[in-house]
Amino acid sequence: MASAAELNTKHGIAGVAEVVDGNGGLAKVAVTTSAASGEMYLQGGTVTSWKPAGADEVIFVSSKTKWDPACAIRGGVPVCFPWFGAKTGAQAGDKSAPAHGFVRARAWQLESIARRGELVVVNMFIENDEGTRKLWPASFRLTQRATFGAEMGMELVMTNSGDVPLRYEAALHTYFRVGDVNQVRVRGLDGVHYIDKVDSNRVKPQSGEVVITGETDRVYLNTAGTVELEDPAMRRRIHIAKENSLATVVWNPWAAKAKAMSDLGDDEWQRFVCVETCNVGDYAVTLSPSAQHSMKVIYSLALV
Ligand code: TA6
Repeated sequence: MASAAELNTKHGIAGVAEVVDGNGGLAKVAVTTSAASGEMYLQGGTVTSWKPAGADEVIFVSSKTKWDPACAIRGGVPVCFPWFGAKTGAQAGDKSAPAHGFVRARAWQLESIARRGELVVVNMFIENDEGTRKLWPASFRLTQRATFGAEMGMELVMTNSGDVPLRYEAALHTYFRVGDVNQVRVRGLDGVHYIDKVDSNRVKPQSGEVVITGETDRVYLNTAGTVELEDPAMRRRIHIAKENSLATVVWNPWAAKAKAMSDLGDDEWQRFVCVETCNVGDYAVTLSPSAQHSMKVIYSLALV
């Protein structure tokens, strides 16, 4: 794999987007423009920072992340693919299968960095190899296209490069930094049915705004809508608008689960909530040979 310096020589834009050694010596693209700053690691193709000009950091990363090439980054925007949670489909019950698929704990390749005015677009991709085929017998190319600017855009483009149809789940498992999870509200899911993973996967209708008063792990179903994360403690709202996604997950581990997570500080659960743009479960994607699917999300910030 090329070094950060070699990648920077090939792709870097001096003073705007540079490839450098990040935490744990893992290579990252560091973006700095008048509109925003940001970061994206080749590890898992993981966005780990988006800070619009004049605003505080929007993305949470755990202080105890392992920064290990064999592990997912705890925080940022891990890419869950080709399954969400435990392995599903034909190999369901395969205990050796990593949770949330395998791409978030693998090195991706840097395809391109482009500047468009005040925007910087970073493309990273991962393709099948001998190792992935042992976990998932498929030919694919998965690209994460991150656009850093006054808004943050992400587009997960999946290409079926094989000759048989593929069914897969995908999620942008975004950790949003909040001032105090006890005060946050998630709007836009009123009336949407969700699987409550902390209540025996019962399916329930959402009543009003989502508030976090304990461990919360919900898969909202058949919802293409925009949601808004209100964070009173940091006096801001984060607008989350998506395309080609029919599920939204809201997750916070709360205190007990957080304590059991070695890569999360004991009290850090109070400083993030995950609002995830997904196609999972009944809303997994089936892709014909040579076809492509693009799941998109745009984050924007309103200060209150
Ligand atoms: O997206 C919510 C969830 O599926 C939770 O059930 C919890 O497992 C979380 O993802 C984090 O999973 P991880 O494998 O990153 O610890």
